Amino acid sequence: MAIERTLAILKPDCVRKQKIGEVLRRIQEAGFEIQAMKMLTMSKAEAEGFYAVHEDKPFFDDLTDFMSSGPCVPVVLEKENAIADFRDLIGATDPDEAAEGTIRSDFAGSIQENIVHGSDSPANGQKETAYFFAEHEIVANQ
Ligand code: IDP
Ligand code: MG
Repeated sequence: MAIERTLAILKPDCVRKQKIGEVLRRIQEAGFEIQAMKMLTMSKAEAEGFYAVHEDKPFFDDLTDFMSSGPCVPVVLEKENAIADFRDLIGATDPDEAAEGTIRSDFAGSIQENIVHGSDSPANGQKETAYFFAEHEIVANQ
């Protein structure tokens, strides 16, 4: 299996619930290496840009309101098979369908406010990383 990068975001609900430490602990214990991290509040336009793939969905306006509602924590993670393994760690989008013991099952309040984002392919991992981080902000490149 190849070493991959995925872009995680600890979403505004994770920050409001004071779960940054707990979620990062689980991520690190699962073997992911943190390559970059920052805290910021997305503007509505930035959230719309990040989730542009969902612009035709009925939940797009609510989702981008939520994602721009307060600080979030984008994190670049590296690991063998990172994309699939991270999605296994966080669980299904809807916390009611997420497997027991996953981050979303344990902490998410709803299908929208589901604590964490994870990239769905290596190509999107690269693209989403570049949305938040310059090359020199990623430790492996320093
Ligand atoms: P993912 O985050 O598990 O990859 P996506 O289908 O890519 O899920 O959707 C992106 C985000 O949009 C979800 O994480 C969630 O916050 C929100 N979302 C997805 N489906 C719904 C829905 O049916 N209602 C409200 N929000 C949704
Ligand atoms: Mg997705």
